[in-house]
Amino acid sequence: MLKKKDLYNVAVMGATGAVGGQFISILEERTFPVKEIKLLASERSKGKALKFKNESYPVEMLGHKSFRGIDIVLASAGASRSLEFLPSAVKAGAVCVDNSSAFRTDKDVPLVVPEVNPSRIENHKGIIANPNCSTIQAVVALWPLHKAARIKRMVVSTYQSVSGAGQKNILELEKQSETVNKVVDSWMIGSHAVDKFLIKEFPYQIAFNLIPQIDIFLDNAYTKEEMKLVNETRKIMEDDSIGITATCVRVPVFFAHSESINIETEKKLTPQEAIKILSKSPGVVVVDDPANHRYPMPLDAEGRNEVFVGRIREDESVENGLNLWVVSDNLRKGAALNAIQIAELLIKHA
Ligand code: NAP
Ligand code: 3JN
Repeated sequence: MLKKKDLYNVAVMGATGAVGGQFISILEERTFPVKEIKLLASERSKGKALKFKNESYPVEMLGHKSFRGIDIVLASAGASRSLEFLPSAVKAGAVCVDNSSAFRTDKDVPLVVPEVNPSRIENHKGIIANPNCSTIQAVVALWPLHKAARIKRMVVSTYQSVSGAGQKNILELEKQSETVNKVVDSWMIGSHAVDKFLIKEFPYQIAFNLIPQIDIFLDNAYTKEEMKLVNETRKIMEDDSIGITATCVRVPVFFAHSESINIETEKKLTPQEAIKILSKSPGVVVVDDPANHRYPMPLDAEGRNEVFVGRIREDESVENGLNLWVVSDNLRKGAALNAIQIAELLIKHA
């Protein structure tokens, strides 16, 4: 349990990473009540310094003793580090908000999106899990529609930016994209294939390409990312009867994930009713003006906190169906911001 205080000692696990960087910026932006901040990463980062509120802090190597005196841990150093180190943090008295998949399906660990199931932060046992980025933006948009008309089935296709895979993958797209000059010069089939040595992190070239595989394949021929979306959505919406199928695709976009979502509802919802509901929903901004070519796009969502919804239209192939296009910054609402909102809820309830 978090004790009520004016200011809290906060540890950021994975501080040098893509999500870690956003943790630091958002803590500062939201004037989170930080007394002392501890920035933790691997041995590789020993000696580095990072800025928080214009002050320089040394990055420390993560260890079991890193959590003495820490009240809140914001973790984004991967699932194996969370499994290994968060129990030590809990033993030391900290409450942990974990961005990894390590504890998300554990029945004793709440999986929380503040716009959907804030009351689930109660009864935690020291760890609260933050869902996968694709799940978060989907449920922020779908929960208000589910409450109004009960979603029976959904088909989700994701278009996930490279930043979802971490810092090195952002650089990989940047490096591969630099070959664009070569394409313009020769303009031939195959001329935009990059040199093999530029393909290191993704299984294939990502620049000028799409990769319909995120994470490993499972026995059911879905990827782990696709099954995370299915299982986490059911856990957060507390409804195992919702039919959910997903296809997750990596696209050559730096920041913000996009999703095409088709839903079938028990009760009829017109597009106009859905727009009215979503326009009043927390964390959602409706951008839906086909006449003026206005719809959500990743470039517009980059650096923003909201979940943008547009292209809201009837699925004319079924009785009660809607199509939506949902875009959000995966490093912010999809990761660091959602975790910090959970920490803010913990403070409110302390
Ligand atoms: P990243 O840019 O590759 O950063 C990884 C971070 O983890 C770095 O700070 C790295 O430190 C640290 N780290 C790696 N191995 C470590 C070790 N052995 N001990 C201590 N620290 C270690 O990756 P990212 O995009 O920030 O993602 C990090 C994790 O956050 C992911 O693995 C995932 O679990 C979670 N995540 C969740 C979502 C979500 O959907 N909610 C989205 C993205 C990421 P060094 O710099 O020292 O190597
Ligand atoms: O690829 C993306 O767009 C999201 C990636 C999330 C991710 C990456 C590495 C490990 C996760 C996650 O949050 O599920 C994990 C993990 O914790 O398993």
